[in-house]
Amino acid sequence: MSISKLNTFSECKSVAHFNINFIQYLNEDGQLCAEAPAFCHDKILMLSLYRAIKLLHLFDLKVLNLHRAGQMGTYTGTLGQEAVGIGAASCLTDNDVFVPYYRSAPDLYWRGVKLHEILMYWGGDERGSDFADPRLINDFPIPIVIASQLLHAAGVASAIKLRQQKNRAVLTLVGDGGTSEGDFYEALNVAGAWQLPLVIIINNNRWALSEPNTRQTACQTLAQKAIAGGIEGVQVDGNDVIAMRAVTEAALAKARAGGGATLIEALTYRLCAHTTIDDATRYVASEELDQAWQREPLKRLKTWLITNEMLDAAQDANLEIECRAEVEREVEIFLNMPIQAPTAIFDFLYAELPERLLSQRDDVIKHRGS
Ligand SMILES: Cc1ncc(C[n+]2csc(CCOP(=O)(O)OP(=O)(O)O)c2C)c(N)n1
Repeated sequence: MSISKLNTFSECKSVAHFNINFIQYLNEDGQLCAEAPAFCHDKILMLSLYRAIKLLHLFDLKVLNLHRAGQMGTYTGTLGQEAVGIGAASCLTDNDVFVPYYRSAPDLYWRGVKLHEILMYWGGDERGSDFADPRLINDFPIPIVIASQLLHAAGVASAIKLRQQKNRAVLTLVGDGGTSEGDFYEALNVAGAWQLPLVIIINNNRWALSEPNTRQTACQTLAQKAIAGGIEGVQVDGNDVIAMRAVTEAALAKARAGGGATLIEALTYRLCAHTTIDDATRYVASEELDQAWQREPLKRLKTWLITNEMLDAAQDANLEIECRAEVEREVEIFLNMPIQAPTAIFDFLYAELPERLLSQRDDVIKHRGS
């Protein structure tokens, strides 16, 4: 018997009704299914979004080869998910703060982080977390703990609010599995209770390592988790860079204007393994993967650009050569980077090392040299 039937004496209160909007502009065939937002007329912008998606796509394939050749450690690929990060990060201003998660290479790249810095981070080099671009002084390094970044982002957003800084917001991302963590709900709660200038994007690539969405949650959508925090939640086609940009732009504008936080669920699909050391063929059905390839973001944007005469086949081929060259250049920088001192691991975490770690650092010097 259901609980509602037990409480025959109680009054039934109607507290919340909700619909979850799903936003898409560009369908799988690269055709518009809604009136294009104004920024779509900006050819330079649209081509730079396309270039970045293509570059990250090529980068992903390259890093897998580096890993297989023993030249690279673990890497969390973004194949098929590039439009989530590129679309979202393209809405940030220098005044905003970006708090990445470990699958944020596209966003970081758009923001100004160099590919070789991303490789350094995953190659275990502490300097990969020390972004060279001076504009990124306020952005956060890549975390490895699931969902911890949401609390960091909520913390920064509350500092912005307390300091009454105008026109400033925080953008962060989390995986679908990350929305099952306590940190996620805590961040959501303060985002709503304190009306924070915060935008949280869920990169719903359908897999938390080998766990599919269906085993992670009983919710029909992840966007509806926003209701519990008292903030707006929306679902977006994460393979449609136009929708990603339009929705993130609106959410950031709202946050900067004091309108509070938004939770955006970006529906995409992980076309790579969870990391370069994982064998996804053991749990992803090949038919599902084949279908997901039909919906990936690069192909549909290319179709739209060609239809709108912003790109032709020759320009596309040139762009690809240019992107491959950039990837190769960046890989060379990474491979030729002088190895950092073995003590580096101690030197990036604390302003002043605690006693306990000081002695460990001394041990490293004794055994490995400075
Ligand atoms: C707190 C915590 N628990 C477990 C792990 C190990 N782990 C790393 S990634 C991952 C799956 C995460 O999936 P999801 O949040 O959907 O993000 P995705 O990797 O798919 O982008 C797990 C369990 C971790 N890094 N941090």
